[in-house]
Amino acid sequence: MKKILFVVLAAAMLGTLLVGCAGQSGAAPTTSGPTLITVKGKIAAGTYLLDQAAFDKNAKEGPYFDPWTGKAGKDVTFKGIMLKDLITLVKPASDAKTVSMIATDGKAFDVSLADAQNFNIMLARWIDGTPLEEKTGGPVKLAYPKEATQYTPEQWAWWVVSVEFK
Ligand SMILES: Nc1nc2c(c(=O)[nH]1)N[C@H]1C(S)=C(S)[C@@H](COP(=O)(O)O)O[C@H]1N2
Ligand SMILES: [Mo]
Repeated sequence: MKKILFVVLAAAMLGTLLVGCAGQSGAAPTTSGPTLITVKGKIAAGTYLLDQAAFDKNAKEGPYFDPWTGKAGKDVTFKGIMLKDLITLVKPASDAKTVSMIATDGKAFDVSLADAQNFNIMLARWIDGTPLEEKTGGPVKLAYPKEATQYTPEQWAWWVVSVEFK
């Protein structure tokens, strides 16, 4: 009698376990991290969200001279999503001319689509391997390569939260 009860209990527990596993593997992974950048305007999807996973997946790195946190003559390594790669991801409309970076303080910083394609202008997320913090313009700030001389240090947009194709 006791043995039968044990077998029934064990079977019930195993059943619960199997159902639990099936439920988990069947569920689509809908979780995604908090949005870092909202891309909008003249793009194929209407709105395109970049979270940390998108940065991890699409990031590139290179040497930049940071006019605000850099030391004289010394480059830092910025890592993030190049505007040219963002263009590939979001497919702007053929009549889009400008990429506008909008910051938490409401200021907008415009880059021409041509410059975004020709230069390694980056939505930087890391500086020397460390995520950018608010005091250094993070979580995401715009970084221009030395070659893009038409852009001044004042145009290094800090605290970028959205990108609009216009
Ligand atoms: N979002 C945003 N980014 C910005 C600015 C700003 O006002 N807003 N000012 C620029 C200028 S003029 C400077 S000096 C640096 C640092 O600005 P802060 O010292 O006012 O923080 O950020 C640059 N990027
Ligand atoms: Mo400034």
